[in-house]
Amino acid sequence: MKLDLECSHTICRACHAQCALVVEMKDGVPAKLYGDKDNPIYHGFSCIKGRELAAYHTAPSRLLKSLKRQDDGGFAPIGSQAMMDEIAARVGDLVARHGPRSVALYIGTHGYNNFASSAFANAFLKAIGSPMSFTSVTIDQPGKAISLMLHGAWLAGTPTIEHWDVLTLVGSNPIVSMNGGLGMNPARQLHQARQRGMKLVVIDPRRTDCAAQADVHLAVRPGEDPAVLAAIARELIASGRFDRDFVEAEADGLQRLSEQLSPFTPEFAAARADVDPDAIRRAALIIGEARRGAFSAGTGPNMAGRGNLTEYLVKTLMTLKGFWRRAGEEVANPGVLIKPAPAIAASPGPAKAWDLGERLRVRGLAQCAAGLPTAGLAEEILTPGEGQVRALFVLGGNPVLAWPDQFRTVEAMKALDLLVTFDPHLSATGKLAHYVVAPTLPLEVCSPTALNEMLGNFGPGWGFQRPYAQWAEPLMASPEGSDVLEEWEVFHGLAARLGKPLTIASVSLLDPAEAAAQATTVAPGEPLDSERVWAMLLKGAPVPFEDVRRATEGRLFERPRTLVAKKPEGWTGRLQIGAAPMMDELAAIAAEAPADDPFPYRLISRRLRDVLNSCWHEMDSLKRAQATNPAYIHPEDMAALGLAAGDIVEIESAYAAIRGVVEPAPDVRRGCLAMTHAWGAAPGEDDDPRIAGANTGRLTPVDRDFDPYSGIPRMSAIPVRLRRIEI
Ligand SMILES: Nc1nc2c(c(=O)[nH]1)N[C@H]1C(S)=C(S)[C@@H](COP(=O)(O)OP(=O)(O)OC[C@H]3O[C@@H](n4cnc5c(=O)[nH]c(N)nc54)[C@H](O)[C@@H]3O)O[C@H]1N2
Ligand SMILES: Nc1nc2c(c(=O)[nH]1)N[C@H]1C(S)=C(S)[C@@H](COP(=O)(O)OP(=O)(O)OC[C@H]3O[C@@H](n4cnc5c(=O)[nH]c(N)nc54)[C@H](O)[C@@H]3O)O[C@H]1N2
Ligand code: SF4
Ligand SMILES: [Mo]
Repeated sequence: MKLDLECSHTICRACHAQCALVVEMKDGVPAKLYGDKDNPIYHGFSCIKGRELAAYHTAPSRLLKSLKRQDDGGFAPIGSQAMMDEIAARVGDLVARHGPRSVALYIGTHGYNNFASSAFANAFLKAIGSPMSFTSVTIDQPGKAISLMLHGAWLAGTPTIEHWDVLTLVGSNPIVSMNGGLGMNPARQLHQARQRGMKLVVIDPRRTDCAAQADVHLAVRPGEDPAVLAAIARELIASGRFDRDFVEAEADGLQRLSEQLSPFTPEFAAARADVDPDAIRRAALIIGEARRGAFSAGTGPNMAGRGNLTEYLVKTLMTLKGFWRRAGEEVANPGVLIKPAPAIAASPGPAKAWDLGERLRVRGLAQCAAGLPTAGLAEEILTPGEGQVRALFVLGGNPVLAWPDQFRTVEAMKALDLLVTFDPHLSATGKLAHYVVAPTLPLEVCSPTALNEMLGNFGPGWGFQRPYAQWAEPLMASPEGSDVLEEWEVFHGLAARLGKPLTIASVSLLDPAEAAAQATTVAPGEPLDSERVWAMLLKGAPVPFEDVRRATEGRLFERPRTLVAKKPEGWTGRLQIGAAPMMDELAAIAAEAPADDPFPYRLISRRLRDVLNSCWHEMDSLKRAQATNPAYIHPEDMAALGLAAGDIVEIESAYAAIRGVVEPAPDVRRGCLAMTHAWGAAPGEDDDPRIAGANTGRLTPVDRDFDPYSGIPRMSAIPVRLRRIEI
């Protein structure tokens, strides 16, 4: 362990961006953290969460010991060994009586920031024979994976930002969220790209930080992205401003697509989305004239209904424009920790996107390309019968505040025979748990930038654009008197108690067969330490583990120059831009008649700079700036509703009502209110939104208006009405 350094470096693990931070040490503990301006990828970028990371470790609300729920409903500390004995006994008993499917796992945002956690959690589930592994992906941007299967992947990926003539962002605001599209240090990337002449088109009901810099900002009515993207595609085809040679050589379905696009004139889309048809034409012209570029969608449209179609049209537009990387071009990041797909200018073709394995017992939901539908898990827990889920491990997530349909989620958490959360805080979900496992925090453990490199496969401008990696050593000991474990240690401990070996797959190998071939078997109770764990996890990585471990400041690696290979003779895979289910959805939109709407407003989701989902709310330093999740409303709508800043507004959907604190926001489209998720508390505990905020997840039921493949219900573009109330 490395202590007593004067100045050191680390990786921020407060979000997936994994920024490189300089750490000033005082008396052996981190005293000051800030972005490393010498870092070749991040160029000094950090946000307040990263700069407050040391304080996060010493926050008074941090759990230093694990907790066990008592008979009276309160919690008492429990030693980690005794806790593992008890949990293992209960899991063993449930598996014996109800079968392995009765035990499920949900991995949230903080279950991924350290791959050792998710790898061991999944290996444990496999070891006991349960297929019930869920993640937040299916309530995030599930349309990405589903549309990828329908359209087919392009094995050579996309060119990097410095080659783009245009970027189109669809409901994503990477300057704040670090979602993909603009790489690391997104504001700097955007500034440099704009200086060099890159055009920016933004489709978002809110004039976001990115939209404020756009050449064309289409402030669409929420949920109308498919119509607008279809109109842009139609314009490109009609004007001939698309890459016909590429499409003919590599894709099927142009004819079917063109037919389905025919009703989507700029006027038709503009009427649906309530924007100027000429602005759609301008956007199409900018995109049409670009030689290289990218489209990137975010959570907004993925949660607004028809997310698969939006993401499918995003990929279809990439293909129409031939924006993919071509044979002979250099692969900008041949991989450091993660072995990328072979760089061939070809597609393996479409693949099955759903019904890929385990089926849920509810609503016909099944494993899809984005995983098992998390939006069906509460019902799985609440539906009696064979296979009912009775135990849930929550790794770095907070279902009560983050899942849609909070009522059902709370009911489900209460119905479980065993609920275990791994969380440094007693979260809203933890309050309903039988055990809350107190984990180590990032600065106490070693970890590399594997997650962000992995995200490079998500789409253009995600992850690292060049062969970069950083390794973080532990910088501080866990607090004196604490009894905390790394999450992997707990799953290893549980497996040992149940006499189960764990099979740990390498995270470096994306090819499942290769990963399985290089997997490491850990015998029950085999002594392990973090470094050995990481050596297993990075087996087969392009750069040897020993070299990665020396990159404690984060650096670029010399990699053999890799050029995209030509498509081999006889290759049969082709991209698909006329996939039948997507064409049917387009036809359904074209045929839709306007219906009476008793809910005149749309609640849209958005991110707040200083917090991450339900995390960081407890930090005093941040609370001063962000005490609640305001209901951001356009001043003219406020006037029409008789609202003033700071008023309390009741936000009522067809299902439930919540309360919000009004904040004027000229950047929000009229007829919308923008509000962040994962605030508030359990129902009945957040009547005054000024104290803990309000929970937008309460507004939508999971079993109405949901996507049949991922199960995601409306989590943005939620129809609501508003009225001022006194409390
Ligand atoms: N209406 C609506 N709902 C949404 C969204 C939306 O936009 N609108 N967004 C959705 C999206 S994109 C997501 S990803 C989900 C998020 O869903 P979740 O991942 O379930 O929720 P988080 O709030 O991110 O929960 C993170 C938890 O991890 C804990 N934590 C923090 N640090 C650590 C650590 O080091 N170790 C461990 N073990 N735990 C830690 C925190 O205390 C917190 O309880 O919410 C979804 N819900
Ligand atoms: N500071 C901070 N960073 C975060 C998070 C955080 O909570 N705080 N959360 C992290 C997580 S879990 C994720 S998944 C990523 C998400 O990253 P992003 O997807 O970039 O998230 P947002 O910034 O909420 O951007 C979504 C945008 O969609 C818009 N929108 C809403 N509905 C619609 C619609 O129907 N159509 C269109 N076109 N736009 C719509 C909203 O106005 C908003 O600007 O961010 C991550 N980064
Ligand atoms: S953007 Fe994410 S990784 Fe970077 S400093 Fe902020 S919280 Fe940390
Ligand atoms: Mo997310």
